Amino acid sequence: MRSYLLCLLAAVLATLSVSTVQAAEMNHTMHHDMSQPAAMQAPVYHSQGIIKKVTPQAVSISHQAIPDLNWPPMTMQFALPQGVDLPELQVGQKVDFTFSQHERGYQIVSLTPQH
Ligand SMILES: [Cu+2]
Repeated sequence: MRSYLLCLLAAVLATLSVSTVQAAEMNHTMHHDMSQPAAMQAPVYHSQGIIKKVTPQAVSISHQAIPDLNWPPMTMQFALPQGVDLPELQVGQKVDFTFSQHERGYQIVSLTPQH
């Protein structure tokens, strides 16, 4: 009878220590998530293309294939980040650019004119 109780106690202690480890790991993960803004976790893709249209909010680019996204070459619109200084954009300009997925479509991260 006594050994049965000891056994039970050991099992309870083992369960307790496992859940303590899990809690510690969870805190560790949360700490990592909080130290990094969500925007920085979105993958950034790189491509090159030719500017087809420019508005204050967006730019249309006829871009090359993007293997990372399984995209063929196409012309599409990218949102321009607000409050970020980008070089003056002109239709017909060749650009090297990076972008990431945003709440509503894709947004330019950086854009460099090519010569
Ligand atoms: Cu595209």
